[in-house]
Amino acid sequence: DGGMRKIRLSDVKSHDGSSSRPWVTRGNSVYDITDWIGVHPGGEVILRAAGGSIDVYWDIFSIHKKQDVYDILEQYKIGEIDEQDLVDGKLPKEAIDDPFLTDPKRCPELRTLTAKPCNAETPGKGLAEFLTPNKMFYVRNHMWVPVVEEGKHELTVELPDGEEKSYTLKELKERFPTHKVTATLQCAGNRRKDMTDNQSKVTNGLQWTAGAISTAEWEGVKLKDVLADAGLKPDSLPEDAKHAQFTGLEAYGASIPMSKAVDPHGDVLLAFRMNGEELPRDHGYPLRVIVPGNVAARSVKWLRKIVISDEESLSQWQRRDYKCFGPNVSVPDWSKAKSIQEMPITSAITGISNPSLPKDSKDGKPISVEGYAYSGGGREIVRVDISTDGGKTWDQAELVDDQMNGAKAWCWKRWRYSGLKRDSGKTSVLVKATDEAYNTQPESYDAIYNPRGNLATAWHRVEIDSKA
Ligand code: MTE
Ligand code: MO
Repeated sequence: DGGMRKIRLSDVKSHDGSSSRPWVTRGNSVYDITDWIGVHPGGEVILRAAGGSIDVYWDIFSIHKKQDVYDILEQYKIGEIDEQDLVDGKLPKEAIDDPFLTDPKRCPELRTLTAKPCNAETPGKGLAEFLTPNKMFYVRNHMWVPVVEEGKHELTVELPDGEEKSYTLKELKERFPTHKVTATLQCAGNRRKDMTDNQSKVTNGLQWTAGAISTAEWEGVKLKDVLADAGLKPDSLPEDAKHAQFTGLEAYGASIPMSKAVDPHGDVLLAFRMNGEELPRDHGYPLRVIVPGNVAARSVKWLRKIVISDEESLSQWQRRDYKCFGPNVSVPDWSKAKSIQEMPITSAITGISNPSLPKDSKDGKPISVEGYAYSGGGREIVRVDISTDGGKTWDQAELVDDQMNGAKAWCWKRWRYSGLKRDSGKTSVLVKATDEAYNTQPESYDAIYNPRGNLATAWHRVEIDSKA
């Protein structure tokens, strides 16, 4: 469009998130988004892109890559970048903001799946400990890590009647009793790679092995106490108080049912400490929700707002991603499936050693196996079965008696097994666990395959060779 206004990059830069008329670029076009902010479904997070290019953000929030969203933006177009500022007809690299530049440094021992955003799993060494060291706790970020000054952070609680109450961190810490809860967080996609490897069909999503799970002792105030202070009394909840929706500073959001939010034995925390240290930035500094027993996707980090509503969070992570379907469903009807909340039972082998003792006898060869087992909803692990001959014979592993805080068994149980491997040559070691409700794991992925690769909980199977 030759008649379009030509705009210098320096001009765009000055229309950043703090300006009264924020601008963004998409490609070489410039948009004044002032009037969009109020009606933008993701809220003010769009200001993160102001003063620069929106393309990198739309790569992250891929939900925007549709014609109707492009059409909305087109209404706000005010001009084109001046040719003087273009290199080979495009915006120069330096002009495109990298939202991940301010992410924290990470422990090199984490197994990184993607760097931007950071998705990294706990290495075997970290899985061997009951409390995962903070630096080895798996990281699942959908976006960048927000930069927060602790003194400036505020949490807002909105009730069904629209009334709002805000709390600084200092107020939360001073006004409510502090509690410690030991809880495992597990991503819905933990062991997804195992599902992929054992099916002829692909699964979409990060190909986690068995390390998208970790355990910590979380310290914070109880959500139910804060809600009561904000005006929600558990014994007289209004009709429309059905879900507690949580929003993070970078626009991630999720919700949990009210019954869990106010359950006196539910232990839902607004946490500011982790394993005795200040909450690390990757894990939600300065404040995150911990929903023990539920899928970790509900434990919203960098918590900025709680809304009590008659419906679930509108976010794609509540309405779409974290749901599960039957093995035949390739095009899911998202509205029909229930969002994942409490996790099903799972277990995994995290280490196998064959001490090569001279004792190898005709009875077999010594073998030691260790790992974890976990079930959602606070259901305790009561038994772990092991086979070292591909499932022909079974034995029970010894459960480690780790000490935890909390009203229920919110954390994994470590287990150990030492026995004799009777088969010579190749076979596999298998593990399956049972919880206090006598729930156990499915033998294979055949009946639980889903294209999203969620809830990959089949018996964990590791191939071994007796010569090893
Ligand atoms: N909260 C925010 N604000 N942003 C996120 O990307 N990821 C969720 C949840 N809370 C996420 C979030 C998901 S899917 C998981 S599995 C856990 O955080 C991971 O928590 P961790 O990174 O502390 O292990
Ligand atoms: Mo997750």
